[in-house]
Amino acid sequence: MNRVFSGIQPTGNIHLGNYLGALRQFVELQETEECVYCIVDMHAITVPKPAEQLRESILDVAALYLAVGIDPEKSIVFVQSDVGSHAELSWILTCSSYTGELSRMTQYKQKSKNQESAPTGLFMYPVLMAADILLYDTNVVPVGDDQKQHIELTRDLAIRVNGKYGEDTFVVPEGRFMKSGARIMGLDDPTSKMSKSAENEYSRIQLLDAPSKIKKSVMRATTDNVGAINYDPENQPGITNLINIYSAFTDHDPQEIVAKYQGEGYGTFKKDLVEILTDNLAPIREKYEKIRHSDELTSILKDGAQRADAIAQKTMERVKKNFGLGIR
Ligand code: ATP
Ligand code: LTN
Repeated sequence: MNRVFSGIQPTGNIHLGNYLGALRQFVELQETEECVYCIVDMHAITVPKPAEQLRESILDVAALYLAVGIDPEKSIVFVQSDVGSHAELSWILTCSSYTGELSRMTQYKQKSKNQESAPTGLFMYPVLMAADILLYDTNVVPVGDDQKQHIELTRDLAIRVNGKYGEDTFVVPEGRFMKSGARIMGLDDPTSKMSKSAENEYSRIQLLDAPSKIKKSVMRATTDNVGAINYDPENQPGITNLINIYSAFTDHDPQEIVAKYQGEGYGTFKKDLVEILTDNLAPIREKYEKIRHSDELTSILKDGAQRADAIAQKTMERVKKNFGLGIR
């Protein structure tokens, strides 16, 4: 059995990109693998936010994890900062990382915009992510394809440390990138990915959106003036993105969908997509409402942190021994 680890930041509302690119794989994998799913709150403070808001967002994401079908009997679900070793290992890895490789990270370059005042946390973000993964002797990391570079860095760090401090120090993980749904694009602008932080709220569909918001977002989605449903990422990126979403929820492949809507206009296709989304998201919303304010939610997270900590402690003992750190 493989160990699987992944995390999502407690920022904003989880959207279709997060769901199709990441969460859905989390649920699938728990049937066959040993899964550890984290709410990465320390990553979230790379952009400062009010404490109360962060606390609420942590619980929002935890409730969503459970609402989409992550089962705490099968998977460990916990909050990153509840296990102190993440920060500890992050420092140890920092000392084996190069400023050059960190400055080449696309996400850092995009978010820091080359400014002197770019937060150091943004720069160190991928090292903390590597610590998250390596702490659990992870074999597989299911993520959206925008995280490829960070996974590569994690592998580089693991291999580098193993070479210097002993081959048994870290397990070298693999990324798992889902094909369809690997990258869901913004509904208003199909050239940039659907994102939590985009200003236009109609650029994304959030898992907890009301049916009226889902409808508005889909009906407004940018298409083109070709006027025919084709799967053509280059010339019709808007409609192609919608076909990808349709495909991910119905398990029909894109060509089947294109054939089905031969001769139809965008309106008919969009209306059907609204129905598919509304039907699929309703049960998630119901389950979320039930669990979000329950005591069960906090007790699941506490139990998850204990189980995660037990694994993390063992890894830290081994890592510290190999590095010659500490005397206990
Ligand atoms: P932001 O846009 O604010 O940077 P985000 O929407 O990318 O945030 P994250 O918390 O960084 O959200 O990502 C959580 C998971 O969702 C990651 O595995 C990421 O790869 C995946 N993901 C995010 N956006 C998309 C997308 N548009 N398509 C597919 N997967 C995505
Ligand atoms: N950077 C990731 C979130 C993340 C993560 C991780 C994902 C932090 N630590 C460990 C997988 C494994 C993102 O999706 N933005």
